[in-house]
Parts: sequence; C-alpha cells; structure tokens
Amino acid sequence: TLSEFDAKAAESGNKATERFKESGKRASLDVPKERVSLLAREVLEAVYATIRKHKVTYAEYNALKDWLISVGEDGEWPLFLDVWVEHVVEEVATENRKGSKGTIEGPYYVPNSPEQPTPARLPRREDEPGTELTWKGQIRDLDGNGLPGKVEIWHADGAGFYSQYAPGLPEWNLRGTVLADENGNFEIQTMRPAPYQIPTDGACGKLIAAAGWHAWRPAHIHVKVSAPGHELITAQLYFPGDAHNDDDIASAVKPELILDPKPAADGKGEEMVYDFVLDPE
Ligand code: MBD
Ligand code: FE
Repeated sequence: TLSEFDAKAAESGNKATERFKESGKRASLDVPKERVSLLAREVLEAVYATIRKHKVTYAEYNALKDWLISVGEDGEWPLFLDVWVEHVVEEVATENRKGSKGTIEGPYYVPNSPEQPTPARLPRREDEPGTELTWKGQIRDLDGNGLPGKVEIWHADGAGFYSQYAPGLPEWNLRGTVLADENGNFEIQTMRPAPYQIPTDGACGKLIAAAGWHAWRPAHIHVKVSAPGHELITAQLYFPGDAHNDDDIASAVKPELILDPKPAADGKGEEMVYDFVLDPE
C-alpha cells in the first residue's frame, strides 16, 4: 500500500484540477467581453514586449510550448496559478478591508470538512508525528463584539503532506470546521505542520529546476474564518523564524500573519493566541 511519501505531482495536481472543476468557482466564469478583450490584450502585449526585449529564440518558444503542455498534463494549472499569480489577485481583492489580513487560499482546500464545537481536536492519526499545538482565538467585528462564527482549518502534516492530495492519509486528517462559542471564542488542538515543498516531479518542479529557484513554502496553517453577515477571510498563519518566511515560493507571507507560539502551560507542545476581526458584508 502507498504512503504519503509516494505522492506524485500528477496525482495531487489532477486532484486539485478535479476539485476546482467541481467547485462553485466555475459559476464566476462569465466575464464580460470588454474585460476579456482588455485583459487578454494587455497580457499578450506584455508577452510581446518580453520577447522583443530579450530576443526570445525559436528554441525558447518551443521550450515554453512544451512546458505549457506539461502543466495541463500534470493537472498543475491550479498549483501554478496559486503559487505564482494568486497573491496579487488577493492583494487587489482585499485592499479596502479594515479587519484582519488574509492571504491566498492555495490549491488544497476541501469544503465541508467535519464540524466540531469548540474546544476541538482536529482529526489525526493515533501516531501523528510532530509537536502538539493549541490555538486559542476569538472572532470579532470591527467594534470588538464577539461573533459566533466558524474556523475552517487545513494544513500539512509533520512531513509536509496534505490529506486528500497525498496517498495513505485518512480522508480528513488535519482538516476540520470548528464552531466558535456565542462570544466568538474558539480553541483548536492540532499538530505543528512542517515546511512544504511543492511537488518537484511535475511541470512546476521542472520550471523551478530549470530556473534554479527553490520549491519551498514556510510551514503554514490555512484557515477560512467566517460569521453570518460578515466577509469571510481566507488566511494562512506562519511560524516565527522559518527559513522561508522571507522567500516563500508563493509570495503569501505577511508580517501580520506570523504567530507567536509559546511552550504550552500544560507542558504539551506549544500554544498560541491569534484572533480574527471581520468586516461587515
Ligand atoms: C500549498 O500548500 C500552498 O498553500 C500553496 C499556496 C501552494 C502550494 C501548496
Ligand atoms: Fe498550503
């Protein structure tokens, strides 16, 4: 039987592609003709300018064609776009937000994870490796009132793999939806994730190797924090001192999103406090 260490780029890529096709995001594909024309023309003009400036050769043009074909074959369009493009879309989409900062969603969110009331412990294996982590926080509105919302949370395990995208992991491992109490307070127990390396054996990995870049994201915890009548925040939380906080391949780290974990009072691993403030809808 396969373990998470047998993960293949094309398998996680194709799962992410299938997940996107199933998601409600396809409902927003109806972009007005004028916008399509404007945006497509400007992107193409930027490509022409690069070709002229650097005198791109036929060999380079064919290498690009070959690579673009392999992105599709490996199912890595979600990975490619979320790693190299989404952070700017997120920046523009949230520029007027008054509440907490967010960041990109990335390719590995799965909706409808099992719900639990606070205090919650995320589903994990009996022998889940790593350090215990307890996160206490509150969901509030801009005036400081607690909001009885929820925290959807998903993250990689101690080896850097995500359930439902690497083989051998229980379906909902380290994923869950935690319901805050009536004052917006919540407590979530989990295991500290490891830094994450995007798959190196697929098209995105080929680009990274060909360019001499690195494939790393800092360790991170993904969340979607929401409450009725308020704007949902998609975010990621990071750990201080991670070697890749300053050179995340996905450019998704913001200083406001770096945690301050302390040794846990009960001696079990680490604990931290991190709150979210939501804008009205
Ligand atoms: C991830 O885990 C991730 O969060 C992003 C943004 C891209 C690739 C893998
Ligand atoms: Fe991630």
